[in-house]
Order: sequence, then structure tokens, then C-alpha cells
Amino acid sequence: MQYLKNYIDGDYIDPIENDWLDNYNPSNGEVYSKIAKSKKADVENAYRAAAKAFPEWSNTTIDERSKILIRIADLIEQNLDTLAAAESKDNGKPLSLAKAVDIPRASSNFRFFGNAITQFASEAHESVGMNTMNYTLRQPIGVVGCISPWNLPLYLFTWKIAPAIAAGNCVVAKPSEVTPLTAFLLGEILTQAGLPKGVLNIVHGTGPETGQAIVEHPQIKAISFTGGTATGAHIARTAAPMFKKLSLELGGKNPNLIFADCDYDKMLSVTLKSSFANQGQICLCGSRIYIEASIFEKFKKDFVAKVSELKVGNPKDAKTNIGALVSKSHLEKVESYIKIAQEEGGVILFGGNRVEVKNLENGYYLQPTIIEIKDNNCRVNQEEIFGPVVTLMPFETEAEALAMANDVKYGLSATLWTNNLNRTMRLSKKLEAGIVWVNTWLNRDLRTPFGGVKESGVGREGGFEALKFFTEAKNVCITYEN
Ligand code: TXE
Repeated sequence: MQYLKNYIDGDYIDPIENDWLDNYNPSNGEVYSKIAKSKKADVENAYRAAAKAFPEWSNTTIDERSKILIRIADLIEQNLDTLAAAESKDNGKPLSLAKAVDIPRASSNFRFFGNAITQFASEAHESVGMNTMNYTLRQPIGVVGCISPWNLPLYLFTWKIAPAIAAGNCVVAKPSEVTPLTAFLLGEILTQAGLPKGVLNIVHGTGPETGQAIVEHPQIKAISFTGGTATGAHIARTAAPMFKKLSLELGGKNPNLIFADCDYDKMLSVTLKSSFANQGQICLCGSRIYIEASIFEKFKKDFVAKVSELKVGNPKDAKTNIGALVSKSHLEKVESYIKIAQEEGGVILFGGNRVEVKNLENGYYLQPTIIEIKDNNCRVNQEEIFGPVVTLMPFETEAEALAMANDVKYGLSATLWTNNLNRTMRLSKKLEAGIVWVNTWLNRDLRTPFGGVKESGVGREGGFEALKFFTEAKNVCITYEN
């Protein structure tokens, strides 16, 4: 049995109370490793290591910091096979996806911020006629906390850590207890890359215990969190009275608006991905699909035909399109929504059932599921399911489509399929979302701002937005004599 220890002050160490959690392999339902169940005292140790490392790290030259981040990126790339296999085993996602997306992106996160920090400059404002010069210092905050979820484990963990350390902070980070393996393996890479001890400390454990201890820690001055909206609200309640800086990337219930004038074939193949990639467990998946009435029946037929070809199976199998859901409890949650959909009058056009995979009978497999709904406000169309389940609904006019798209508490992303430029311009402005994709999906340039509106969160990650979040701006105002 493998023991996933904490990585504190450059070393792997046991949790102080020697308490461990079970870690499951979703593809077969078996416990295959134990995770440190860290307590407040472990978080305190991680904090102390980070605080001790901060004076030197924050004074390390940009060039040196950049080199270390790029070395980490290179090492992630060199360990692609091992890390991808670990991610797939821990999360249930197809190995091919972990290899093509998760691990390369984790590497890009370090490479991108290793380069970005060399271009991050502050502003100067000359108060002309007043013999005054202002400049803005952007100083690292100190010790910051990064808490990440299970759907894109190393990808989202590194998306927070890389800008935090690039900007000169030291970090106490917690990956999801559901998928801790790649974060655990990252420790070794950090050591090999020569990241000074204590700059990045990784503590494992549950949200209410370990995560809460990070959020509550009086000296951890900023929290970057990605996860569920209810957890985000709880974190905000804890952190707000302590005046911490907060970046919250929360849930989504993203609309796809499909107009008859779109490039139909491209739309169909991308919609297949935006619906079911990573078993539908991406906060950016387009789980509400609205189709212009004139092509609704055609879309329904073609989409069901395409979805029926998707292969649910062993994540290691190269032919698998859909692997296992992340956990038994998550599978049960997603299934409960399929039941709710039926009670609400939804019609299951495809899927809805568990899949038994040969030799992996205890794995958490579910068919990709398409539900036709009549009421935009039904629960299955309003609440985040976060699984391989989408709803279909026709619309008659652009105004109706827009109203339905915005009539939800979330506002992370929206996807628009049309070749009409005027419509594109109008709707892009009016859609309530942090990201609007037009004739594409999950097309990411890491320089762009990333985040949501409404209950999808506050703050933006990506590019200079992330470096701004992880620094405090200080205005220095100097007057001089003529
Ligand atoms: O996430 P949690 P869960 C959504 C999705 C899913 C639901 C719940 O709908 O079904 O959230 O998933 C840590 N203080 N998303 O329960 O609990 C936790 O340990 C500090 C969307 O798995 O939000 C983990 O590291 N930390 C999402 C992280 O928060 C706490 C991705 C996320 O876990 C904590 C995942 C606390 N009190 C789920 N409680 C997205 N937006 O991508 C928990 N955590």
C-alpha cells in the first residue's frame, strides 16, 4: 500500500497524528493507497516552513525564479507517462485524456508563469505640474493558500501554485482528498528542480479539517480556491472577517446556444466534447444545450447517434471515450439527478444507466445521458450535476435563447454556435458569463482572464490577472523640488 505523505519544507513527512484516509481507484472501486489526514498542527508546520522560506524567495531574482519554474515544467513533461497513468488511476479519466490534456497543461502552467513573471511590470503615474511621481510596487503577499478540486487534479493545482510562487509568495497547498496522487508526485519534481525548501508545501486531508485549517490560519493572507459553490460560500464566510484576499472559481451550468446558421458538422463534434469530456466533470462543460427550433429534430437525431457511439470503459483502454466517475458518492449524486429529471417530466433520449465494465464490475461507470426537457427552470437544468448529463431544449428566437441562457444562478462560460456576426456581437455582450466561446469550446490562451460571474465565483485567474491577485499593489508617491 502506498502512503501519500505531506511534502513540507522539502521533505515527505508523515502526518503528526499518523492518521490516514483511504484513496480509491474509481475504475475498480478498490482502495489502493492511503492519504495523510492532516490536522491543524500539520498545516501549522507547513505554514512555518513557508514563512521561513519567504524572505529569501521573495528576494530571489526574477530570472532565477523563472528558471526554476521552467525546470519544473520540463520535469513534468519528462514524467508525462508516469503522471498521466497516476492521474487516470486516481481520477478514473481516460489515460489518453490525462496524457493529451491534464499533464501537458500542468507543465504549461509552470512554463507560462515562468515566462509571464519576466514580463510583469508595474505602472508609473507622473502627476504633471505637481512635481510628483507615483509608482506602483507589486509585492508578494507572503504565505498564501491554494485549494483545488478533483476533476482536473494536477492541471488545476498547478494553475494556482505556479503564479503564486512566480510572484514571490510561499504556499501551503491542498489538493482534493479524492485525487491526491499527482500532487504527491509533484513533491519529488519540485526537489529535483531545485525549488528551495519551504517555498511550496503540500498538505493532504479533508476539506473541513485540513482545508478549513488553511482558510482559518491567521497568517495565510490570501486563498485561491476552485471547487463547489457551497464550499466557496463557506470559505468566503470564514475568510471575509479576516480580510483575506480571495479568488473563488466555483460551479457552472453553462449554456450552449446553437443557431441554424452555424457550421453544423463542426458544432456537432465539438458539442460532443463540451458535453462529455472528462465524464462531464469540467466546470466549463456545456450542460444546457439550446437549439434553434428549425434544426431541433435533426440535432436530436444526430446527437443521439453520435453519443451512442461513445465507448464507456476501462480508462487504460485507448478506445475508451468515457472513463469512470470520480467516486461512488459522486456517481450516486449524478444518478439522483437522472431520477429527478424523470420525476420532473424530462425524457431520457439516451443513457441514464450504469455501465458494467468487464473485470471492473465495481467501478463507477455511467452512460452519457441526454435529457429532453420542457421547462427551463426544472432542477436538472438549474443545478450543477457535474457529470455526463446534458439537457436539450428548443428555442424560437434569439431573445428567448438569451433569456433562458441567463436564467440560472451560475455564470461561468457560454458557447455560441452561429455564423452571424451581428448576433455574435450582440450575444457576446449580453450573455452573463466570464467566458464566451464562439464556434469553439475550451479553447484557452493562458494570457486571458479566467473566471465567472454570479455564483460561479469572484476574481480572475490567468495571465497578469493571476499575478495581480498574488501581489499587493502599493502606491509610492514622491514629490521633488525644482
Ligand atoms: O467539492 P468541494 P466536492 C462542484 C460539483 C461537485 C460539487 C461538490 O458540482 O459535485 O462541487 O464537489 C476542499 N475549507 N465542483 O465536494 O468540497 C476540498 O477538500 C477549505 C465544481 O468534491 O468544493 C477540495 O480540496 N477547503 C468544481 C476542494 O475544497 C475545503 C470542481 C474542492 O472540494 C472545505 C469540483 C473547507 N471547509 C467540484 N471543504 C469546479 N468548479 O471545477 C472542502 N474543501
